[in-house]
Amino acid sequence: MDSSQGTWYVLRPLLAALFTDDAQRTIFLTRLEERFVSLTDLLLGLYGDRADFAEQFEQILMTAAYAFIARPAVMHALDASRDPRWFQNERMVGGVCYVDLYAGNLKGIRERIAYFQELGLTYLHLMPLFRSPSPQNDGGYAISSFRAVRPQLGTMEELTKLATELRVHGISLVLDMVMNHTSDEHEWAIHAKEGDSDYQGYYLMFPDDTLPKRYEQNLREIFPEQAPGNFTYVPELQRWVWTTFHRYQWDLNYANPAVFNVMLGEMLFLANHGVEVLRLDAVPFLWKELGTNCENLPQAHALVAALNLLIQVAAPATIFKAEAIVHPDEIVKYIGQECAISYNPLLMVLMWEALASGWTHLLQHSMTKRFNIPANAAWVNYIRSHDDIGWGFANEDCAEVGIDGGIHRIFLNRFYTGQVEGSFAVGLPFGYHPRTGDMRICGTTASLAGLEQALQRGDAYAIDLSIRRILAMMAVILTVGGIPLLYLGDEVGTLNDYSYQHDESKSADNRWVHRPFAHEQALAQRHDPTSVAGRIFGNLQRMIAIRKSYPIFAAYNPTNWLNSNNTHTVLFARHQGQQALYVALNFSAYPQSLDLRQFIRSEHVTDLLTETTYKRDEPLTLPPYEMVWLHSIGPTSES
Ligand code: OTU
Repeated sequence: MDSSQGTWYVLRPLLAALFTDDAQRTIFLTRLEERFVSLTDLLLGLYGDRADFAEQFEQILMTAAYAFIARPAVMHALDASRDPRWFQNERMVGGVCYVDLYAGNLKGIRERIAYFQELGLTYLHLMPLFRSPSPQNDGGYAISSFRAVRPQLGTMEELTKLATELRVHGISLVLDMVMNHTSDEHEWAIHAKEGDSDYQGYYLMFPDDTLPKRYEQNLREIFPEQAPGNFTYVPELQRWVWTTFHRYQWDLNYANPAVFNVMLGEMLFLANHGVEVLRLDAVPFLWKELGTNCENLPQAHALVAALNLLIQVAAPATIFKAEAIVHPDEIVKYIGQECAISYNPLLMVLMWEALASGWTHLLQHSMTKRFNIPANAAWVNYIRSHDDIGWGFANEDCAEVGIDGGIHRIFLNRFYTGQVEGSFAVGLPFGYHPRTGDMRICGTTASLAGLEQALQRGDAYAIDLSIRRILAMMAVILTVGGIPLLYLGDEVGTLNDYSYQHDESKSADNRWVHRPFAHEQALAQRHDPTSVAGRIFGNLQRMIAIRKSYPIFAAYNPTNWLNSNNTHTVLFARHQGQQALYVALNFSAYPQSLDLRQFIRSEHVTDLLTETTYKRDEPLTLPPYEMVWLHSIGPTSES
């Protein structure tokens, strides 16, 4: 008998005694037993050297059991009935928005459900909506309570009702689990400031700056302009506190099992209130170790894996989404065992890279090399988010196709801030770091894709090109394997909004330029195919409808990135049994031709977008930024 078996015989009766319902007891204990050895190993690895390990372990399991018992019947029913591949379905289409900017408050979001359905959404990520400090709160990412909605937006009760209503309409609610830090106004931080040593142990505090300085030698600065350094001196405490992001965002100390336990409780609280996807914010930063860069450490992985096992026991309808905007080799390590889904920042940045350069070889190469992830997981493919664009492609991939990654980033930054002759983009520099020269980019999809400049010039051809660029990127995320995620506002071509410069709570952070208010006028034009908004919306809506009617687009069907022998086009295939679907897009401003014989074996293929039939042995010419979604039934040639 190994030690985890021994522990199971001790803990099992303790847990069993918590239940009054026999069926529920059996479900909980069965799920836990299946995962018990793995869970024990992970927690031993994290906390096994502590004298109180057994007690802490018991506490953690109690938290899971109590949350399971408190879970509403509808959520238990969802746990039981849910197809384990639900998030991989071709019908999945995501949207993300700020509650206040897009709809005023939670009531406004409810009123927009019909609109979300019109667009075809089945996944709605509401940006952080919990209590947070004012005026500055990092767009809600400084959380003062994981259990109270910001009063201007609504109440917890409304949020719970909204989750149910969304679910009834086929939409899963996605919320952030900002697990790396709390605001300095969270009650834990307040108790810590008042001198409570238990709560002080929730954070990482130092009596002087000796250790912080040593850590600092290996740490990145995430916001070098607004929030330089990773530590903040807190006068009330007369101590230095670890603050990776802003001075008011205190990093939690996961080396303390009490923090693990309490955060598990917060996660399960959200899951019990109807949240189906938890977006794990800033997950690379969870564990710190002197002499390392304190990102992506093995313990951070163990933490997420352990939490995921506990979620699978107590609330399995809920899945984790990784937000790890790091080197692509590191991102994939969070996918599968730890998180069912993950942002795909590499595809995102490489689409912008390809549009700027007009060349697709880096995109094709990196995707061919890196797109495949475990079959039980899915990418979340997106074009823009609420954050800046950082050029997180791999220098190795660049070198393999003859590009100098460092120089290429300088070009891209110059291109997207309009400093390159002929650039179509209107973007702002973000996070310039004088020591490293690093820089990232802010701006909306439409402004970065050329619409802002084209409208300003009143240049009809340029307007047309910019719309095609937007649609080309939308087409990629809708057809490649994974969940497409639309940054709402993009569906009607929302431009940069410079009004943040006059708002003291926002002016220091130019990410607000691409977090605009809902553009009511554009939304009202969405059915007018002669308007810019209507062209984008109408085409997007049609592409979504096509995606949803072909199961080949489901995330569990493989994606094969192919060599088109044309370095200005993107080409990949989707497969399901004998069916294949080839998506080819021209990412340049000039017509490009493709030789279908290179990858298609059947005599004819049909473009799902136009219903045009193409012969295999006739050359196909794609106008600037145009695309085809070629469907063929029968044996395929590429492997
Ligand atoms: C996230 O982003 C959020 O998306 C940001 O909006 C927050 O400001 C931040 O966390 C703090 O909560 O650095 O530039 O590897 O890159 O977590 C954005 C992950 C960020 C980090 C990411 C972070």
